[in-house]
Amino acid sequence: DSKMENIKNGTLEVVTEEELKEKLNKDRPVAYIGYEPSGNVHLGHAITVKKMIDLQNAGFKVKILLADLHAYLNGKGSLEEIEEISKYNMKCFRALGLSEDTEFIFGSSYQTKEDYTYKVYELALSTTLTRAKRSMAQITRDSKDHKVAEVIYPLMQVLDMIFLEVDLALGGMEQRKIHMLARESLPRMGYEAPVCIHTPLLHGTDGSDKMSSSKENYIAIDDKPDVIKMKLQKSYCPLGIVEGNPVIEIADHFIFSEDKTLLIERPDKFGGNLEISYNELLDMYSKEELHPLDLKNSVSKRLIEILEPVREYLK
Ligand code: IYR
Repeated sequence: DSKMENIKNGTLEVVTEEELKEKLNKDRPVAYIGYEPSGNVHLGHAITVKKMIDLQNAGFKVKILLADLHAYLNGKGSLEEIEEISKYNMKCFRALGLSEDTEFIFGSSYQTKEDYTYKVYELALSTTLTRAKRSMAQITRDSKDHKVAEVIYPLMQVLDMIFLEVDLALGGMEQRKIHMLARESLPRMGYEAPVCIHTPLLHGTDGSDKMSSSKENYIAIDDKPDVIKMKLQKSYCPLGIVEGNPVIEIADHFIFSEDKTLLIERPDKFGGNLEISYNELLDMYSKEELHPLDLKNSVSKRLIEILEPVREYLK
């Protein structure tokens, strides 16, 4: 029960909780997540990595898919370039605290095998173009000049779940439509569909919907202290607005996950120092009793400390 609560904590949905309960009774259930290798591993990635660590602590074996062919299909570069970045990403994910027994798998190590390829064709035959395209709405890089690759991508992601023999798939909310396609398609093909868990998307520091390495709106997990400070300083953080405020989200996911309170340091003439809980932060901020600059300074200071071991590991 406490395992269940830890897993659910901070997620948007568990599909379904009953199935998760059953998985928790299994001997060594497998949880997986895939990442398109990226030159900049950022706080958005860290949200899901932290959740994978929760799953590890609840007894799951964790598999991390370095989705090199998916990145290729999504126009992220040549296979050689992507290979190089994958290795760096592996190190980043370890730096965030995944345990030694985490298994890293390159997509290309099995995604060109004959039986995998035949399954892609089988699934291609039963999936409508509309459905495949819709599942990619928040994932595809090229949202104007659509390529055939865009509809092969989700089919492969669905099949990863059987080839990696997973009990549970984790992803940000943008993965939801692919996961739902899997939950519908896999039973039809004779396989059990995995439990799917979705985490909230972190807004970009510019306030846009999603923190993303291709948009210069991210804080990398190994950004130098002065870079973190500068990025937060420039961050979207409107006075009194809590909803969609990336600075508050960062405090929520990365600071209040470690600490009960946040120290706000400000000159006496602006109200003096304060130690506040997350709920107090929300309350004060929405009443405009806390200035964006004071919040940014406090979040910077603590975030820099929290990411110190990660920077050290990646040095
Ligand atoms: N679609 C993911 C990458 C990805 C995830 C899984 I889970 C896969 O099996 C394959 C690819 C992304 O948007 O990064």
